[in-house]
Amino acid sequence: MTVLALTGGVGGAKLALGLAKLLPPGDVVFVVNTGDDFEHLGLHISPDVDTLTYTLAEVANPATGWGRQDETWRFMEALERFGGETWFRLGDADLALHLRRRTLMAEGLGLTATTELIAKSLGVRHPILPMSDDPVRTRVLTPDGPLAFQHYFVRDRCKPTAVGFEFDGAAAARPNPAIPFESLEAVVICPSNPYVSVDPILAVNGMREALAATGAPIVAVSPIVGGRAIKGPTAKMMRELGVPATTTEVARHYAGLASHFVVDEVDAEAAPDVGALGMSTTVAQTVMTSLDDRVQLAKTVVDLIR
Ligand code: FO1
Repeated sequence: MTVLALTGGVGGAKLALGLAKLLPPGDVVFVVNTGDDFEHLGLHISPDVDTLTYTLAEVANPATGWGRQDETWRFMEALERFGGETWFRLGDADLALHLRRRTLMAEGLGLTATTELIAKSLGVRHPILPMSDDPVRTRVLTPDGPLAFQHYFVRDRCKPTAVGFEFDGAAAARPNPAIPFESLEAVVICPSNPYVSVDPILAVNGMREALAATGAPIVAVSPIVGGRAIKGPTAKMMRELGVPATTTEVARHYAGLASHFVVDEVDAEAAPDVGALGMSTTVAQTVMTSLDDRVQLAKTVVDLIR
């Protein structure tokens, strides 16, 4: 029986590492958001896939959560001098990953196969499954028109007002065929941004239905603690969408799909409201600063499942 963990971004990757430390490769599989992917400098960049890969390989930059630790930036410095685009920071070692992926894709491999080879080279043994090998692109809808995700998130530093989101290609995208729907013990929705990291995964054609049809418990961990996101623009997006930036609102977002919801200790008083949404509620420390925090939260989630 397999635990399926849905993740995207830096926050989700933290719990993913905890789950990988706790469960052997056969017992947990990671499904990653690819809506953040984009073509840039002639490369196919898949940020959430790479963030999870580096995190599970324990070579991720601990300060940013994305990219690699001990990185060098000669490529960016030289590209800058040539007048190239440097708003999206690509370190020298990270660049090797993107160039390797591009070569493998040119040989006909898809995102899943290239990710498997790259992850294996970094010593990662847990399966990292892009949500789909078909293209899905998140666009952030703003009063001035739609923005490609990385333009919103990195180039414009999340400043534009988000009034909605689109996941171009999701309706035609097929869930990754390697996802073991038929032998799922549980699904864990990691503490990622519900709107731009989890929703794109659920928007892949047939994904939400397939997850619900397994009858397996679905445990979501709140990315909002005490009315703020630990990382990234989740709370800002909620305010701009006109919903309260609260853990209860995140629970409401997952109502109908999640059967269990984990809130942080500072939000313990929200438990009755979350319960009223039809989910069992667990209060735990969800803020992960140390590796032990990551493992402890993973333990809480697995104990909840089992
Ligand atoms: N995020 C930034 O805020 N600035 C960057 O320059 C940046 C570069 C980058 C390079 C590779 C990669 O895998 C991720 C990178 N990210 C950067 C993070 C990325 O934009 C986000 O992690 C996801 O798209 C959303 O979680």
